[in-house]
This record gives sequence, C-alpha cells and structure tokens, in this order.
Amino acid sequence: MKHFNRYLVTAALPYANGPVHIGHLAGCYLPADIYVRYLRAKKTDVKFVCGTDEHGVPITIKAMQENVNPQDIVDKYHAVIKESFDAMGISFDIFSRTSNQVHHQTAADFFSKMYNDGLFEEKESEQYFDEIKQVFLADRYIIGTCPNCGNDKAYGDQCERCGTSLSPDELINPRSALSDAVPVKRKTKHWYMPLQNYEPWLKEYIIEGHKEWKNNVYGQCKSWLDSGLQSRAMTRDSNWGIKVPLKDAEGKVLYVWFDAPIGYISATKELTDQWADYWCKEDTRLIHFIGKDNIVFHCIIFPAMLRAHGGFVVPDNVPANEFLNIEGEKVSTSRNWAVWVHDYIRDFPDQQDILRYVLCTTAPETKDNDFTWKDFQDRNNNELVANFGNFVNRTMVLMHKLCGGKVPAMHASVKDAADDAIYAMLQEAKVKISDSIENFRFRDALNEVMNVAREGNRYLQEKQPWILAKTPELQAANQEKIDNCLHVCLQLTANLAIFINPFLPFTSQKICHMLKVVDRILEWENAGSMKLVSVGYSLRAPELLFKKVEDDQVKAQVDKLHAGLKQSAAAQAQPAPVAAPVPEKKPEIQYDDFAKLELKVGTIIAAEKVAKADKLLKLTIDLGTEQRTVVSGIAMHYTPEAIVGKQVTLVANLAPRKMKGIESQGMILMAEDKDGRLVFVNPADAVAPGSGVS
Ligand code: B3M
Ligand code: ZN
Repeated sequence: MKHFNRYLVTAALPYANGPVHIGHLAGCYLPADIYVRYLRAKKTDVKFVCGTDEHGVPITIKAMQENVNPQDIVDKYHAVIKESFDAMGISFDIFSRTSNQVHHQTAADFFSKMYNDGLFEEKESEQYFDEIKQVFLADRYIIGTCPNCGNDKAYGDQCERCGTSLSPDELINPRSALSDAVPVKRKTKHWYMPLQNYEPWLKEYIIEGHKEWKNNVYGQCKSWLDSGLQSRAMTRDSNWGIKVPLKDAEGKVLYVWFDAPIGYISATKELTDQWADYWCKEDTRLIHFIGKDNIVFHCIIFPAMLRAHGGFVVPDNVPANEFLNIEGEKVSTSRNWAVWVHDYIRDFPDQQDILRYVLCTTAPETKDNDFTWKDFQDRNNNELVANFGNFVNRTMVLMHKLCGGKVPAMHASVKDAADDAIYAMLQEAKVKISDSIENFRFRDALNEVMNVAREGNRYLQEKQPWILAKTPELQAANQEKIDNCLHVCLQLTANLAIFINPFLPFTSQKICHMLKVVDRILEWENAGSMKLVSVGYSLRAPELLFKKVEDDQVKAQVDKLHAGLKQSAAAQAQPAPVAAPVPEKKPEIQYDDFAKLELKVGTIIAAEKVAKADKLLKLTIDLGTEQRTVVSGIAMHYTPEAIVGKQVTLVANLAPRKMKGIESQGMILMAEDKDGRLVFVNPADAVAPGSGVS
C-alpha cells in the first residue's frame, strides 16, 4: 500500500440555502469528523476543510421564495449552518464560503488555465428564455403541469408530487417561475468539458485503481463509465455565481458543480500558506466525505477537472454514505420532514453526544437507514446510560468510597487472570477499532468501543468489590484486592476516554475532567496502556456522563415532526410569490436621461378585462387634451370597477406596444411591495388631468 505523509479531508460543501438536518450529519459531517479526530489522535498531519456552497440554482430559488437577494440568503444560512456544526463538535480546521474573493479568483484561474490549454468545446444550444425578465431559465425556473400526475406546479427538472424527473419540454403549459411568461427557446453559447476524453484515464484510476472503494461508490462509478461519458457544460446563463473569465461571456457564470469542488482548494488556501503541499504533493491522501447524491461529481467530474488542469493530486477515497430516513419516511426539506440540527441543540442542550452516538450507530454506511425517536431513546437509555455511563460512574463512585478518592495501587501479590484478560482485551480492541476507522466502518468501530465498556462492567461484576467491603473488617482484609479491581477499572476508564474521543468528544472531555488528566492522554498511542492514571493521584467527584431520555421527550419530538409537516403543507397551499432572481441595482443616470421621460397625471375613465389574459386590464385614461388606451398587468390586484375615477401617473412618451391585439399607448407607474402587492403611484392631492410630473 502506498505511503502517505499527510491527509486532506473534505466534507461536502452544504448549499447555503437552508439549515442542516441530521441526515446531513449522518451522511458525511459526522463520519468525516470521527475520521479526522482519529487521525489527529494518531498525530497525523491532517487538514479538515469545508464551507458553504453559495452559488447555483438552489440559492437563487430560495432567494426567490423568500423574496430577497441571494446574498441575503447565503449570509443568513452560512451563519446558521456554521453554528450548528460548531455546536455539534464538527471540528473543521476551516469553514469557508464560496463567495469569498480567494475562491472567486481560484475558480476563475482554474477555468482560465483549462481554457488556455484548449480543453473546452465552445457550443451553441437552445435554452429556455424569459422574454419579460430577459433571462435564461434554468430548468428549475420553469413550472408547468406534470404529464404524469397532473400536478400544475411541477418543475422543469422534476415533479415533486410524483417524483418523476422531467425535462422542460415535457411540461404541459410551461411558464416562467419569474414572470409567468411562456418561455421561448433561444440560442446561447457555453463551454463544455468533453468528459469522454478522460474516460480511459478514469477507468484506470477508478475501475482498476480503486477496487477498495465502498461498493455503493464503486458501483455507481462503474455504471457511469460503462454507459459512456459525454460533454458537459461547465458554464451557465445567470447573474449569480462566478463570472466566466472570458471577454465575450456577459451574463455567464461557472457551473456551480465546476466551482464548488474547487472550493476545497480555496478553503485550504485560506487555511494555510502550505496549501500546495496538501494539493500538489503525491504523498498527500485526499479524501472526500459526501452523501450518495454527490458521487458522480466527486468521483468522475472533479477528478477529470483536476487531471485536465494538471498539478493536483486526485481523491484517494470517496466514502459516500446512503440516506438516512426519518421515522420511516424520506427526508424532505420542502415538506419539512426533517430533524433540524439547530432544533436538536435547543431541545437537548449539552447532549450533542447522544445524537452523535445514535447517528453513528445507525449511519447509512451501506444502505439507506432509518432514524426514529424511539430508537434514539432506546440507544441512549440502554447503551449509553446503562452500559458506558454506568461503568464509568460505578468506577468513580466505588473508588471514592473504597479507595479514599485516590488512584489505588496495583498489588502484584493478588493480581489474577481476570486483570490480565482486561489488558489483553484492550490490545485487541485497539487494533479492531483502528482497523474499522481506517476502513471507514465507523459503526463497527463504535460497537467495538461499547464492547470495551461491556467488558469493564463484566469485570466489575465478577470482582464485586462492594461485597469484598461489606463490613469494615472484610474491607480491611480485602483492601489489596479492592485496590487492584479499581486500579484496573480506572485505567480502563482512561482507555475508554481515548477510544470514545473520535466519536463522542464531549464525553471524552468529561472523563478527562473527572480523572484530572490533560488532553494529551487522548493520543492514540496511549490506548492499551495500564499506566494512564498514576497511583496516589486524587480524582474529582463523579458526574453522570449521560442521562435518560424520557417518554415525554420522545413524544414531543414526534409531535413536532408531524406539526412541521402540517405547517409546511398549509404554507404550500398559498401561491408562491413571484420575484426576479437577483434584483439588480440600476446604473447611475444623468439628468438628461431622466428628462427624456414624459410623465403625466391622468384619470382612469374606463376599465375592462382583456379577453384570454388573466392579468391584464384595458384602461382608458383621460389626459385633459386627449385620451389614451393603456394595457396594464394589474388585473390580479384590482377589479375594473374599483379603479375608475382614480388618478395615475403615466409614462406618456413610451413607444406604443401591442398586447393581446390591443395597442397600449403608455405605461402607468405602480409601486410593488415585497409581497408583490401593486399600488398606484399618484399625486397626494387631485390635480387636473394632463398635469406634468417632474
Ligand atoms: N452543495 C450539494 C449538496 O449539498 C453540494 C455539494 C458541493 S460539494 C463540492 O448536496
Ligand atoms: Zn407529477
């Protein structure tokens, strides 16, 4: 096996479009954290990088839903996500953002290098375009009726009601989510990466070179490679993202899956001046922890990019997990069927390790798995409280009671086979735990740690020091045996602190505190030693490591899940607000520009609906000396009767335009608030029709 001198571990960059839920934790952040904490305990040179993914359609969609700028969205959720990870003890060396300047530069340079090396194909294709908003529409921005189930709010890439994946062409009655206009096809130019050119290399790299990858990962890669790769566009039409660093690329940004993985490189740059050691030296082991929906991007596209660019190491392993369901159902953020990490932290303060424990023991390592609150309770009460916590607590209590609060000596004269067996058991456990962690089998590893605690309980039960000390006379006669027993149990407790540290770091700290030992004891090389706490050393009072989860807590959580579901269903019954993806600030103008406008106050003297157009009213406006016909998109806001007699401000010199066969001779000014409500802009007091506005 190849020898590595340093590790670079990454965890998928979460989209900054919402908080993180426990499925995210179980999928990649917790396993990555366990792995990194273990490597650190082994004094390995390792960097652990992550950050938020702040570009792409998911962000702009969320901004549209909340009627704010994408920047507001990413600022808000970057902070929320970071706080959740911090609270759960996910110990990144850096948690960066793809909106940072370093990243914009790094990603743009990466693209330029590939461009200059002639590695992109420039191609024109037809894409949907919104003529009202004057923007190209990503598939997600096209809404229409699902041909499969009739849902009239299906997206151009998928119907969320029946789950069918769609293309915009399949939608019945497609409309733009931005303006409600019927999208038209327009030609647009993009830069494509011919992935097929990298196929032979990818086959050698993965199919031949990484047979040790997890079955789910290897299998997906193989099926992608077997069915043949194609050119893939690495740019998009959008005004949110990293601008394509070319001259004739106005309105084009890097594809989010081109820029996001480069975020791992940028984050390393921000973290350390030695970043190039981690990315460019062959003796670096690069490991990507991800969820299964990201496999193709991390195993095929990103490695092909790294290879194309040249000079970088490629991932040595990509341990992807499957999905974690909740109470038997798939997590759905849109339906609010999820357990949110920030909620958990609020409801179970200082109990991060229970969640870490349950998520690790039920991690979807090889197949989808299920999280239930009942199981959460059972695992806590039966395993953490009754096994691990119980052993440590009994040890501490008995030591205070029978050994005067000090680490007792080990007396060779009464040492027996059971004592030796504990030592042997620890050596074996250490090997098994290491082996499992190094092979990304974290559930097995944690089970093995729990076995060590179980062995401790068995040993204590066998020795029964409380029986040996039943009366003062008995205790005096048996003190040496009692000492040996508690000496072994205390060394075992210190070993448990080392073993559990990668998994439950908060618990490990509590044990260190009780034993009055410093963090250095947690180094992996100390595991298996029976000399971790020194004889004669006085220890702190015991404190409980875990407490029971009660039935009413379980019920409250299950109720909360169902309540969240109902709430989101109610919210979705409301029509979604329609707003531009990125309200842009308009450029400064001179007075002359403004003076070109002829604004006049007019009075609406007649109004009627326009046939076959839900949104339009035909208005007749009196300007004193003339009357104008104006078609205005306010029918959703006003009935014709309600507005006759109202004064409005008209752009009187706007070139006439035909709408639904009617010539509109001007435009009336409307104010629009953030809920999309339209209100007339008119003089505070009535003025004569035809009065100028300046
Ligand atoms: N943001 C996808 C996701 O959150 C994406 C991961 C990027 S990793 C470079 O599922
Ligand atoms: Zn459908």
